[in-house]
Amino acid sequence: MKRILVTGALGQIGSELVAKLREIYGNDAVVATDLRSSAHEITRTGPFELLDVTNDKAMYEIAKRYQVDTIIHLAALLSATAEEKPLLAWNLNMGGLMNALEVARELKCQFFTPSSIGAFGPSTPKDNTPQDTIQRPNTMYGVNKVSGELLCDYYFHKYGLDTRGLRFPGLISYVTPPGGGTTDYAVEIYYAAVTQGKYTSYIAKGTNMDMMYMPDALTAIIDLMEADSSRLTHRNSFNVTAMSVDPEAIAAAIRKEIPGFTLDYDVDPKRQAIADSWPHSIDASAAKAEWGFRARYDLDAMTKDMLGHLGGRQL
Ligand code: NAD
Ligand code: AKB
Repeated sequence: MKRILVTGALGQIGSELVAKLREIYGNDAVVATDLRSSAHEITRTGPFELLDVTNDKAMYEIAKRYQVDTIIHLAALLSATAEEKPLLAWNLNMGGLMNALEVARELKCQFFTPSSIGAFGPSTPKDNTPQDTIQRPNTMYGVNKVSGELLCDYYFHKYGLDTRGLRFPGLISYVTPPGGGTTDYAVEIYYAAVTQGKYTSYIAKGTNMDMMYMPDALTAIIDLMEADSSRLTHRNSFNVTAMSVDPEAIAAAIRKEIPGFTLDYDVDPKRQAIADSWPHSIDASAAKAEWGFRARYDLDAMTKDMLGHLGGRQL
């Protein structure tokens, strides 16, 4: 039976991933941890522990106590916040990852951590960005993500640790709001559509970035972790994506459901600069070939589902 430790579990991904993992593997099999507590149901439906991932001893103690065999390491600062606080980002994103890898090595755990489209930079080919290509990002987040990919591959080659990762695009969801990313506009726009019927975008018209709906992201994590190791040529990390969109494309999809929706712009130069350094669209063919990645939601299907969930509840 699997026993999984999740760090940063109260964030946008973790809060939904823990619930899904508990559905599959059982409530007691998934130990959710975060720096902070909250009233979220994952703190009640199974084990929950306070854990600062920069504290290596505390991480080892919790992992050992629950006898985990899998670590899913999510705690990190996202791109926009990391650019505001680069030193904190380095210490958390790299220090936390190193601690998690060391615990995984000592306890012989399978290991997953997400990378990002932020691992690419201005000199990366922008369209249909290949799996293996130039990675010279000019953001602290990107530097952390490339270093993290290399570090995870190093642990695989040096110690035989079963490390796996995904380069996520912007993830869109309705359960927990995103925390300090460049692609957050693509979530905010749906909340604003439902509450105000209009949105002011900090990302400029014509800025295409990859996006994916959270249910597809969760399935991708689970499928990659379950994939036969012998089929994996790549490990850290696989390009995955469902769509390449700009604010206008999302607005057009929203208007199919909310005809009066309006979009205007007040571009934030800092987040725009980050977005401009990222690909327009990435190629996920390695993920498809090596472990059968498939995204079920395109822009219209995701928009219908997002608005259905947000419209039907108190915001
Ligand atoms: P998030 O910001 O929503 O959540 C991060 C969580 O980490 C928060 O609950 C926070 O309390 C916790 N945390 C912060 N500092 C901590 C510490 N010192 N110790 C323990 N926990 C701490 O992030 P997310 O969107 O869920 O992202 C998770 C991972 O996925 C990150 O590595 C991120 O880079 C990556 N990723 C996310 C996206 C996305 O669109 N959400 C896209 C690509 C990659
Ligand atoms: C961010 O914008 O920082 C994240 C990501 C794509 O890594 N959503």
